[in-house]
Amino acid sequence: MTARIASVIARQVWDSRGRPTVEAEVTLDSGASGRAIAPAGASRGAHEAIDLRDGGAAFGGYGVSRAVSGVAAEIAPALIGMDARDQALVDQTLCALDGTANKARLGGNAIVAVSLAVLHAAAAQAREPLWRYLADGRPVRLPLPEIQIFGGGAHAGRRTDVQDFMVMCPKAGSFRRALEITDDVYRAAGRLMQERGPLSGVADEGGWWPDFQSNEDALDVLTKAIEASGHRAGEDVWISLDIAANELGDASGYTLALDDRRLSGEEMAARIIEWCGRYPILSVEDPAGQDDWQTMGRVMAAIGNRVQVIGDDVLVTNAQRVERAAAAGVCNAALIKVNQVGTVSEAKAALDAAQAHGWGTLVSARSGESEDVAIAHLSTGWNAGQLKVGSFTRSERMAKWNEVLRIEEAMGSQAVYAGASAFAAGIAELLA
Ligand code: 2PG
Ligand code: MG
Repeated sequence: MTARIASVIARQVWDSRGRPTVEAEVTLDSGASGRAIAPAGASRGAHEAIDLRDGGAAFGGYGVSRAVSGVAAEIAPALIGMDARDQALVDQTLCALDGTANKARLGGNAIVAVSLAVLHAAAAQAREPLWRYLADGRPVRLPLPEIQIFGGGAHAGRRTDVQDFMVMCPKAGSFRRALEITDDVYRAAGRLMQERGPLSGVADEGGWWPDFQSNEDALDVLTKAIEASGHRAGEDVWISLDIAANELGDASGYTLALDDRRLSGEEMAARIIEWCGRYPILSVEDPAGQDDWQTMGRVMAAIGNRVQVIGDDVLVTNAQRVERAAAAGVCNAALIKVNQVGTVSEAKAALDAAQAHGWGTLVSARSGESEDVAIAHLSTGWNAGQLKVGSFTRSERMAKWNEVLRIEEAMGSQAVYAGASAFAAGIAELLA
């Protein structure tokens, strides 16, 4: 049966922040079809693919009518007739058609929605769930989930400087069990927050958005919440932080507003290293700004043998930047967000590059999400080992966790939970 692309359409839909975004739908000659919605970040790296937004007064300038029109006028005519199974050629065609280095002309939002919709259509044509189509017979593991308990930074009115306070359960035994343990911690954290006084709300990804006196206060409460949940901090449940330091400064210095501190890169590294010694922290993302590789390297040199050091804004899911970061020794794990680079093939290339260096890899959602659950399939089918989605509330987050539960069930006795094996060598052994 032919997998020839017969039509490509796009429409404006709405994301979890109530902002417009692009949905693409690809149909093949056979009738098989695929659909995908572009997510959107709030804490973005300067080297990311650029979303095309309308600007102006309507929808706060976030409208995507130009991105949608570009799909009809340029992308659809270029892709119709192509083989949906040839993702590499489809993605090359999209990049060439756009013609810019950062997808600014047709928009990263239009391109990522179409690229993912083509992938879905190819899987539908093969009559396989996406994760199985991607695995293509290779053994894969269910991802270790990284789940937000407190949200801060750009996702919560900057109530804390650190963006994500998350937990990981590498020894849970199964994906399902990891979620159950996380739920215990999330509820225990909510109880503790209520005892402290009024909650300030819920952050963009669904984590509690509390009033903390300092970033360390948040770490203390999270450690207490893990213990109050009946699980052991640093044995069953570990803390994982996304510092998102790009939002706090650069090589010239970082501002921790909540702590009333201005830190040099060296002091910032020392602060992170100290936290990792004092709290049960297993993973730290973006401890420095996107181009401050010296501070990243300091953190990595001091604790990279026992703590996962993830590059997000630093790498922007770009295989060349992964290679440079590996040569410079600044991280041992890569966050993989398809929309950060713009196409499925380029994201896979970044993941492959990271894995070739023995790094951990985490497929990740954005702070602006939707009901689209593709990342549950990508993390499993690509055998990424880890999945970052946000918190343990809100359906745009829970949809992804629930989809992995379905995949786990479909695998039956073949299901393997990545657990500690998801980390770079050395860290994995320490946890064993
Ligand atoms: C990140 C993501 C998800 P955003 O920094 O890792 O938490 O945030 O999508 O806003 O870039
Ligand atoms: Mg990040």
